[in-house]
Amino acid sequence: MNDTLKPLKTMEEWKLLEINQEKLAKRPLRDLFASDAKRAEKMTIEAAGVYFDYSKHRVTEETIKLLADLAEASGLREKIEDMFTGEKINLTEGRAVLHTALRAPKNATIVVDGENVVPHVHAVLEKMEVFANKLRAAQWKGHTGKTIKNVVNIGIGGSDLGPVMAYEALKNYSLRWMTFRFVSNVDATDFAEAVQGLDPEETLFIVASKTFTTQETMANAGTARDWLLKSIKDEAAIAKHFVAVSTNAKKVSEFGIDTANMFGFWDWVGGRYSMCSAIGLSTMIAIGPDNFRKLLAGFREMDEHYRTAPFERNIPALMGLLGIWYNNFFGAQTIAVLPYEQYLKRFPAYLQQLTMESNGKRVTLDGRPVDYQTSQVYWGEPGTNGQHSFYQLIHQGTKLIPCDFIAFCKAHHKLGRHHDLLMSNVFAQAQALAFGKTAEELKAEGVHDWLIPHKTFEGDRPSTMILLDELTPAALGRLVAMYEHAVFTQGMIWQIGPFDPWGVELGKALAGRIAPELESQAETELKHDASTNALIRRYRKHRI
Ligand code: G6Q
Repeated sequence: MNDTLKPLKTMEEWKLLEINQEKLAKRPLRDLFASDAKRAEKMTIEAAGVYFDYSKHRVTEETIKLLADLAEASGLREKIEDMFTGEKINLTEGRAVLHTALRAPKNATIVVDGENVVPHVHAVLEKMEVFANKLRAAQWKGHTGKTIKNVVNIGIGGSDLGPVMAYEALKNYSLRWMTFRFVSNVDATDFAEAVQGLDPEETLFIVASKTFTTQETMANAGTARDWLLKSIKDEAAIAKHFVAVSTNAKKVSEFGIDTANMFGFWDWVGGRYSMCSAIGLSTMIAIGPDNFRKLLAGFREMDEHYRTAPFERNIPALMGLLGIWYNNFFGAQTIAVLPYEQYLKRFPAYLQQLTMESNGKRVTLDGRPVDYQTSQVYWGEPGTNGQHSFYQLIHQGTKLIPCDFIAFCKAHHKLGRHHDLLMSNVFAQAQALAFGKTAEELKAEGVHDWLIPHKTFEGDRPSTMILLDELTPAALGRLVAMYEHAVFTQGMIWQIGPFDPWGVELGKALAGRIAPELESQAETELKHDASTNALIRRYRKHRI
């Protein structure tokens, strides 16, 4: 798919951006604002329910035009169409990439291998709805006749991070008489704590695994089965207490789960892009089918905006391009994601997988090593907590860290002044980062000369203000889709493949070799490197 593209750094648009960066590197944001009274207005886009203010970035209109030109020259427009129409753009796995089909309207047609996939998507959604409604109406009874009150999602990576993030984000929409827990880590602590205080007779496990072979998930599912059967001593109980979300019916059935209680999805849904598929079953149970549909509608709104808006006015495209601007032209290594909304506390963790597993690649799709940086490191915490810990480094440290501020005009809990205080903080942080505080200003305040260097804020720390009305299911959908498409934009420009996850393979294979060596009682000969051999020996000696 990149056959016709020139190597990125030899592209004319890239070279023009390098020249533009040299100019911009010397222009303070104070000047950029002073020289254009309409800057804030011009550099704000309102679309798909998102108010996206990128005026505090170290860019001019010319920069934006050059970035959009780079996107055009990289064939982004055609690639977006390829993705939306089911072309097999995941080349290394030979798959289409169709998370957008998961939120397509019922009357849409998206053909993969000669078949329209949209009716399948809606059939699964309807099956999920019937099941979710039963649980929500307290009609799904456990083996002993007790109402199911607890739902435990067992999955990892893409089969965990989306569900847990969405549950936390939309907790205020969730059924409060039900308990939702999430188990992912193979560390037994995760399982043990997740089932603390739960009555097995009232507990349902959702085993969420695309492949149904993932070591951690299978270990946790096996432990869940033992935990259940220890209390309800009847194998027949599995049918009422376990359901599966998977593409692998054979393995689901081997585990003992009735495939009537399996919710399917397809190989064209990547794990980290799967929260709109049946992987979102726990989300649907928690917030209800109507709200789940609103979540999908939010995704769809952003999908349509991304597919149709010109790149200069296209929120996800610009977001991706601004990331490239700092990553590749300013040498910034990371991006901080700073939601001023406590319900989004797991959002940075979710984004870490979405961004870094997608674009953390070192070769182009046709296998050439890249000679430029690919994905930034994404990290973050909810505001205002971060202000009292790591923001110091963003304000006055030596690293350039572009920030994504995410905030909502309406509060979920209208308690006194809290929301005004929260919002005053997010606006103030973006302002302080951009404009800083000069030595002259400090002097005028009577600050002693020797303290001035310490109290000076250089400014010119860029940030985006992403403002939405309220954290609703639709708003969450818009936000996630915005990042999904920003990641796609970047991957296409970097000429890499964002949809495969080969980087997890080696560790998995080695762990598979080491596990039996740890478990073995016999002193088997170890054939690893000297350090690994010593670690294994030490563990064997000290494990009991
Ligand atoms: C996501 C990755 C990865 C995957 C997990 C779980 O894009 O492929 O995080 O989701 O490894 O895989 P299973 O769903 O197959 O258990």
